[in-house]
This record gives sequence, structure tokens and C-alpha cells, in this order.
Amino acid sequence: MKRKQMFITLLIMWITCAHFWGYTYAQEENILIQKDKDKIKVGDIIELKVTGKDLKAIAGGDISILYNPDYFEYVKDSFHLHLKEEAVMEFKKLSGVPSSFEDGPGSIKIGFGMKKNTLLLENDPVLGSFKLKAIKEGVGEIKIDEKAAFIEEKENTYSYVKASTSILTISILKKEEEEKDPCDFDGKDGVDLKDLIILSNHLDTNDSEYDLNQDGKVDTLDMVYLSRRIE
Ligand SMILES: [Ca+2]
Ligand SMILES: [Ca+2]
Repeated sequence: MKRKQMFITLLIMWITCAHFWGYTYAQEENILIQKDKDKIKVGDIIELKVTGKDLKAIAGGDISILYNPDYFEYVKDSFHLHLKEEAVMEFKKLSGVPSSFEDGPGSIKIGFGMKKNTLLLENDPVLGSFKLKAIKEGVGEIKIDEKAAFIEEKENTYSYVKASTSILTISILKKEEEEKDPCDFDGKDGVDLKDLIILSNHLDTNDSEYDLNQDGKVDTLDMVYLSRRIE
């Protein structure tokens, strides 16, 4: 009986520890996605920078960055690997590679391997950057794929190191309606002579749209009011 109890206690301890380490591991970020703006509006373009964090002996990577295509549109050809071209093979640039190496809807792929005789990645290298255009009001999320990994090299053996980062949320505000100038009746070319002519055709009425000084009638005062605002 005692042995059984001890076994159960050890089992519980093991599970607790495993859970604890698993949790700590998942929290440890080794990749960062940073945005260049805190607030954006629909139609704005945001630039995102992808950086490694505390990397050690990294010889490559297979990382998909995911964004919600309801909120963001990828700015075509905006992804750039920041690692020196002569030091790295960027897999999606090779012709004839399967589509799993290419960007997909809602995903940007960073697949690379360091070339022979180049230094392995250490510390906090900038890996790349890309741009997204906000297309819908709300909160958009950018994260990395669960399977994202760096590849570590140790004495000519290669192993996956899970890449992890917290989810980046971006608030997208409604596009501000441009305030219409009350003197710009036709809504084009700002306030100009054409608007004055439109106004002149409403003289001696009480149409509030043309009563610029809001005195209840459209007359010469309104003509002068508008004249003073022609650029
Ligand atoms: Ca106008
Ligand atoms: Ca008036």
C-alpha cells in the first residue's frame, strides 16, 4: 500500500513538474514580431519586423507568420529577409520548390538555411520585415504557426527548436470620414468659383445648405462669405 501511495505521489510530482516546465517553455519567446505603429485605421499600412531573441547556433528556420485575412491584406512583395543574401538560402525563392514553402492566404513563410562557411545566428538578429494593409475595423491578430521552428546546428547534427512568441493584437479603427467643407458644394476641387456660381443660383431662398452665415436667408452676405474662402 505504502509503495502504491509513493508511486502516486511521484507520479503527481512528475506531472506537475512536466506541466510547469511545459508552461515555462511555451512562455519563453525566441522570436518577436514588432509593429511600427500603435494605432491604425482602415486603409493604413503597418510594417512588421520579425526578430530572433536569444538565439543560439541557429542554422535555419521554418516559420510561418499568420494573419487574419479578414482584417489584413498582404502588401505584395513586401517581405524581405534581412539576413545577408550571400549568407542565406531563402527557400521560397528557389524555383521548383513545393507550395508549402510559399506564402499562402493569411500566411507569410520564412524558410531559410545559412550557407556553408557563414556564421550561425546568435542573439537577436533581425530576420525580416513585411507590410500589411488594414482592411476592416476591429482587432486583428498576428501570430506564428504552432509548428514554427528554428533549426539548431550542433556538431553537424540538426534539430528543431520550437519558435514561440505571444500573439500580437492590432486595433484597427474606422476610417475617418473627411469633413466636408460647407462651402464646397460640388465636393470637388475644394472651394472655388464653381461653388460661388452654384451658390448664386440659390440666392433669395432660405435653403439652409447655402445659408453659410446661418442668418435664415441666402443673399450677398453668403456670396461674400464664400468669396473669402476661395483659395
Ligand atoms: Ca468645389
Ligand atoms: Ca445667409
